[in-house]
Amino acid sequence: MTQKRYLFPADYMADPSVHVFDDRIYIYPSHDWEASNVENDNGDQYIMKDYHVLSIDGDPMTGTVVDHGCVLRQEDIPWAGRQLWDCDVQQYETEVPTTAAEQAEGLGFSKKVRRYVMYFPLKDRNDVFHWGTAVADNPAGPFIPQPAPVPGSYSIDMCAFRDPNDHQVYVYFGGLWGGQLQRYKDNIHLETPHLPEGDEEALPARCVRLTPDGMAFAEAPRPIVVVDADGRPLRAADPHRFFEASWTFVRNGVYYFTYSTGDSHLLCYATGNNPYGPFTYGGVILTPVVGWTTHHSIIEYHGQWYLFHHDSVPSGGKSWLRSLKVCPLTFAPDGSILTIEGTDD
Ligand code: FUB
Repeated sequence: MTQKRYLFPADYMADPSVHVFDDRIYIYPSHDWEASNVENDNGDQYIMKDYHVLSIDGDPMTGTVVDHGCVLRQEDIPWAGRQLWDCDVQQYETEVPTTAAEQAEGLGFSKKVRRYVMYFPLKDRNDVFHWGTAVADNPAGPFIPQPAPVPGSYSIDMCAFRDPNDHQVYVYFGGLWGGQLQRYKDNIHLETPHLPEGDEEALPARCVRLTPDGMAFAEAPRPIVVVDADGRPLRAADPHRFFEASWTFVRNGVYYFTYSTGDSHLLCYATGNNPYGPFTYGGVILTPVVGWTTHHSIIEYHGQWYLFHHDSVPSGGKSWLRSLKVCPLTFAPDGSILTIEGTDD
């Protein structure tokens, strides 16, 4: 049995995107809101309107969790329609001009500064998801939104992964059903959405490399295909196929693409040797939790790996009121991930 910890009993939060910045763990969650009588397959029950940042003093299983407060509100985003879903944040170093006073101190004409870019999915006023960006000079925010969505962006659930090999940032994204991925093919919006069924190839997540400042696409998004041991793409009817909640990390030179299977309620993983895959299906990370959605991130902190995720136990099973959890994650000597029971406490 794996020991788990509820991280923030004071409020309902979900979809944890977790990073270690300057040796401290930062959590970028969705902030769930009560929503009566609206549960449907379009996700109308997820009516989130703002983001908080949390961080942890030291060990995630025991350290104090700090709430840095509200760091971005929907009402401050100029193009906002509704529904601030799963976000992520990445750290950048940029060259900025120095002030006259800094030049007088001998700093030269430019200096390097750190900044943090948040990527968030939000529906515009036509009810179409795009991604917004918001910028901060501190990992705990506040984040200042850009005036318009990222050109070419669509769907939900961004994971902003910095590849330790080439140091570029790759964003993995996409979600079926309410996440609208079935409305796109080859990055073009379809007149008629197509959700594959049965033995058709499953709809893939997408991945796009960003420009060095993290503010735009450097290329067209590519499909992230999960294949079986024979190299055949997983089929739409396979309960292990991609649905939403991408998260990517590298361990011992192996790229792990991890994701939620949505209506079969699993967290699964697949492995590859580069950020674009293909990724070979590896197994189940987490069996179903209480609540419809399952969504996560995985980090290494001081030599131990952790799974951050959510469930709906504290809200009595309301799938739109979720609570953040963490537990240790174990790898076998061959790099496979040991399955955790979703209903273990
Ligand atoms: O939180 C809203 C949506 O529910 C997320 O974007 C999905 O991953 C699912 O957790």
